[in-house]
Amino acid sequence: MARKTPATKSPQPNTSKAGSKGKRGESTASSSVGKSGETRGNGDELHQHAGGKHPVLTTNQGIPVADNQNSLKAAPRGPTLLEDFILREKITHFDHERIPERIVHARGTAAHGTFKLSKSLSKYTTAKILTETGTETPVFCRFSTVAGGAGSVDTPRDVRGFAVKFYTQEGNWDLVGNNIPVFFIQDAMKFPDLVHSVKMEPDRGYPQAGSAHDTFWDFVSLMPEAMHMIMWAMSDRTLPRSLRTMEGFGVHSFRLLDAKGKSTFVKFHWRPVLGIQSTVWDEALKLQAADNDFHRRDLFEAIEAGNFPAWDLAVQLFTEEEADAFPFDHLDPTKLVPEELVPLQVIGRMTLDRWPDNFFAETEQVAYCPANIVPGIDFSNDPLLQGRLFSYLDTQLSRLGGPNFHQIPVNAPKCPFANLQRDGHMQMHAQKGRVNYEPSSLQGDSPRATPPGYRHHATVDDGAKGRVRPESFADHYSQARLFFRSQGKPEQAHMASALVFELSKVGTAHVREAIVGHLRHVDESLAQRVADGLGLDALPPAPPAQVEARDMKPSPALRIIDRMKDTLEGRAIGILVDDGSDAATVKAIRKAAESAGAMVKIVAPKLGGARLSDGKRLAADGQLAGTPSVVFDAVAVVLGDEAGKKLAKDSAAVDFVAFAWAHLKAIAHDAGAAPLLKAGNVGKDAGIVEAGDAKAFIAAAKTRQWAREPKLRMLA
Ligand code: HDD
Repeated sequence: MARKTPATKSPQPNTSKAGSKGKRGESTASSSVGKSGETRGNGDELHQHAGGKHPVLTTNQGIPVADNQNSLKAAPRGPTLLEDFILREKITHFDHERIPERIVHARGTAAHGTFKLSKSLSKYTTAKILTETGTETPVFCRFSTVAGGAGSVDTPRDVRGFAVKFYTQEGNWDLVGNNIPVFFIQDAMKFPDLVHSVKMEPDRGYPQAGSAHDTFWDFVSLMPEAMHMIMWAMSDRTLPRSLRTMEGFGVHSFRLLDAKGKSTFVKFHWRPVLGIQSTVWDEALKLQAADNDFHRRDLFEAIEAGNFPAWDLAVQLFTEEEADAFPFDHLDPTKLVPEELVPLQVIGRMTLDRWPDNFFAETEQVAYCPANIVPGIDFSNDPLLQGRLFSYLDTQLSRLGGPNFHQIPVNAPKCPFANLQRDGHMQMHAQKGRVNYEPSSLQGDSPRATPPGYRHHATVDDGAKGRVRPESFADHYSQARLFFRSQGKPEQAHMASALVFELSKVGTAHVREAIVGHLRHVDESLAQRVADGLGLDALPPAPPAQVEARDMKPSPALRIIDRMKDTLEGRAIGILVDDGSDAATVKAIRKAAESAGAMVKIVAPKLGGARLSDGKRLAADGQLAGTPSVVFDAVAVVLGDEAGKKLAKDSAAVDFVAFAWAHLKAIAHDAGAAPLLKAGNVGKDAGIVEAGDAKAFIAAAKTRQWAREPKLRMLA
């Protein structure tokens, strides 16, 4: 029988003061129930610090709620009643808070912004977004990794999605690209196989967010068309330092159509205004431990600080006749059109200047679709693109639960839209009138098809119907070779090492060997380096090639290192201080770095900061153990004599300098920091500068010390 308990007021669960260490929650909760049995407070005491004017808490039906702490019980210690509609509604909604994550590109980060056209393409297209200069078009841009789940890390070796929704006056245009201009496969038919092979293996449920496993490389070893994209994936392109320093590509050829329907092919490119920059692999690995949200946080902080990231939109334009003369088929998505063949023309700029109000409502619910296109732009026959035109709308039906996802604010066009589609799950509009069909004569304001509207290019395609791969798609190695041979020495070494790393995670010997065989078609020296790195005694045979690789003129535009921008804008500098650090030196470095455009963070053993030589306390932005040097582009270590000796015995401090050295970063240091640098085995080169010489530090911080790398890392 239930024990009778007096119905007195008692403290609410979790009302213990913030300061009562170790006792938050458990102790008060048990005492409140155990001693007095009933709690009826409305929770006001939980909100004593909030301030502001709070609207009344209600149910979804607008019923005011007086108590958000306690369920409705039959007696103070009795069972909860089914009648408690407030509890049921709250729990039911919570139970359904998640939706299926994207099958690929699940982990993403997005922001709002605008696109402004600077050069009109009116000679080629009627699309207003590409002809009306000066118009600011709202955009929503989502960056993503491909393989990992929504909760995976930001910095695995992976391709990055680069999807832009332009809310144009003529409807939504989605340019759904990647940070790599080519793709692994030539035909959409192979996409499910590709994705299955790269995602976690179905029996063991790992690895998460990475291609370094048997199934991916097994698939690739049997799909030579992937070799070009493999070269990109194994380069530093898949290790971006920041989302703000990535290039983006529309990948496929599209068509621009003028008023007469004349077509010009176009490839779209995004060029980051901050320049392109990547990390080194060891740094990317350590970033995964240091900060799972490294890229998301970086974009958030930049936008919050008013450092709005921007990308130039550039196009490559070519005619059908020019395309016919290319030594490759531009409809094959494993091929790029070298800039040296068709130069890029910058036509406008996208600036991201507003973080979403709500991650779920916007970043999660945004639904991109390559089939969202506006008059004046059309698709090409690229068979990968053709398959994509179906897939994206289809996936949203299960991901967002029905056919009305276009009504979700982030997906809705910002221009008027009207049609006769009706009803369905989550219909948000109450369309008026009796006419929901066409033709009709009953209602003057019902929507009607009105020329010119969207017009498709009238293509003439001849040949027989069939499941075929055109012969012009058969060269799988020439552009892979072009990419590898266009790289500088450090980048080639990174690619060889990346291949060795990935293949060393592959347990099946014949798969490793098959890949090395393919590499022989790309570049014999690369194959040899990878074979050596894997410890193979002899080079495996190269598989038969449908078309032998041809040499193409190297394309310097495909590199990263040489093209890194000489700037500190968009970069982060960490200054490690402790009690006794020289205040004037810290101040001078900070000032110089900030005037050069860098974001500066003070790191100290304690978050409360340090008392510097001037007797004043300088607050820290990051605590040393949780703010390793991997999150910075360059570091300064300014320490008093005592602190220098003390920190030389602290592993977090030793790692701070050792990793800055290992990741080829500039380090400014004063005499007090010398014992720490010694403990971290920091050597001497152009990147190691006196902390007193802020100018030299700024110059060194703008780049990485590539010459240092062979001295400290065994590269394949
Ligand atoms: Fe895809 C998402 C980019 C080929 C099917 N894809 C997705 C996203 C990007 C790309 C950036 C994330 C969009 C977002 O942020 O919500 N995909 C590409 C590129 C490709 C490509 C650049 C080749 C050039 N994709 C591709 C093919 C298919 C798909 C060939 C299927 C035939 N992609 C999808 C998808 C996704 C998707 C399953 C998952 C979530 C979504 O669409 O909305 O439908």
